[in-house]
Order: sequence, then structure tokens, then C-alpha cells
Amino acid sequence: MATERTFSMIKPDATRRNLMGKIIARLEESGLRVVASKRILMSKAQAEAFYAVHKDRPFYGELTTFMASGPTVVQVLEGEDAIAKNREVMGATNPADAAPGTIRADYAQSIGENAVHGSDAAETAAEEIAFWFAGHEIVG
Ligand code: FUP
Repeated sequence: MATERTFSMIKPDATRRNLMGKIIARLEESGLRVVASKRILMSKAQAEAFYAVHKDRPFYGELTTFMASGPTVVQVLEGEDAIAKNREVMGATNPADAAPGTIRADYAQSIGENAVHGSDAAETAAEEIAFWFAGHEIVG
């Protein structure tokens, strides 16, 4: 296993409910380290660009409106096997399917308002990190 970096977000449903600290604690307890972090209010245009891969899906409008509806914490996580580990700690996209003890099982409200995001592969992790962070903002 190699040390990797992945991109993570704490979404507006979670920041609204003051869950930032609890979610970061779950990530840190799993062995991941936050090496970059900022709290932002993304614009609808930024949300549309970030989620462009989903532009033809029926939930695209709702998803991008939601992501622009309140603060999001964008962060870079580093650790052994970070991409898969973050996905494991997050749980399934739909909280109804998320394994007990995962972030989404405990904190997500619905498939759309599901508390967190995590990159799904090395290539998307690199793209998503570069979308939100300049190199000098990442301090390992
Ligand atoms: P994930 O990688 O687990 O975040 O899930 P996807 O990339 O499949 O979906 C990205 C986001 O689109 C989800 F976090 C929430 C939203 N979504 C919906 O709102 N409805 C769906 O049916 C699927 C995804």
C-alpha cells in the first residue's frame, strides 16, 4: 500500500448541523491526515463545473443547487490507501445502504444530502484536488 492523497468535502447539510468536527474526527481516527482545508461557499457555477460528470443525470440541478446552498469544507486527506480508506469511512452514497458506523450511516440525511464527498479513484482525486487547491496550499 502506498501513501496517497484524496479529495474530501464536508457538504452543506453537515456544516449546517455543526458536524464538521465530528466528521473530521472520524477521518483522523481512521488514520487519514488533513493536509489542506478551507471552508468555502461554492457558487452554483463552481458546483456545476465540479460535478460536470453528472450533467446529464436527473439529479444534477438539485445536486448543484444544494452544494451552493451553504458552507462546504474542502480538504485533502493523506494516508496509506487514502482513496479507498476515505470511501470506506464515508459509507455508501445512499445512507440507507451505508454500513453501520460509517459517516453517512450516522450523519447523512438522504442520497442527495449525504454529508461527505470522497474521490473514487486516483485520477479523479488528482483532478478534484487541483480543482480546489493550489500546490502551496497543501502542507503534508
Ligand atoms: P459518491 O461518489 O458516493 O459521492 O456518489 P456519486 O458520485 O455517484 O454521486 C455524487 C453525488 O450525486 C452524491 F453524493 C449525491 C448525488 N446523487 C443524487 O443526488 N442522487 C443519486 O441518485 C445519485 C447521486
